[in-house]
Amino acid sequence: MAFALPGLPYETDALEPHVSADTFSYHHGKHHNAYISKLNAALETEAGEKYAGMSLVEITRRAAADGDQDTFNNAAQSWNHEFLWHSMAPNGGGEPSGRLAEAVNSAFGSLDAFKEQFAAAAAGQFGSGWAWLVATDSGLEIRATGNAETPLTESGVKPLLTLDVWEHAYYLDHQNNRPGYISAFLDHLINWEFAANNFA
Ligand code: MN3
Repeated sequence: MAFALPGLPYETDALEPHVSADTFSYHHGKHHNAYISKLNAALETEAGEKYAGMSLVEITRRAAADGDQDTFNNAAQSWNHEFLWHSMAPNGGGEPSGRLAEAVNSAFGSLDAFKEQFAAAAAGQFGSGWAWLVATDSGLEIRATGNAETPLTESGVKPLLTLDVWEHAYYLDHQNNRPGYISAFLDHLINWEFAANNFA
């Protein structure tokens, strides 16, 4: 059973001007689609038979554990991108509420301090990768990961939100201004409701 490219949870122009329809046509239509296609191709080979019936999360974890780099890259990137689309929302930004707000304040001191630390991690990730807000046994933490690396492979760590800092995620709209793209995400797009659902 092959994986299909998941649809976006909003129209392709819904996040403009921060992320344009043009970016989605490449980022979702080409990049995300290519990860899914390459994963499906890998699963059809003899070496891919051990993944039969597994979910994307299970394949990502098994491939990481087995050092199956090609399958890991395409499975992780397929999952990371689907998680990314939901980490953003039209009229996002704002602030978390309830238990998540308490956890943010407890871990970082304030929402502004969280934004500063997340922005620093996202801007400081050298080359391609991701910035994450995760929940651990000892509270919320920020992670930066390279290339396809994902907190899914860490035990006891639950991803709440992510931001893609590969150049393909922002170059059409922000050119080389990665900090401007990160600010747009934090101030206008971040989907706290999605994070709260993942935290619950
Ligand atoms: Mn990407």
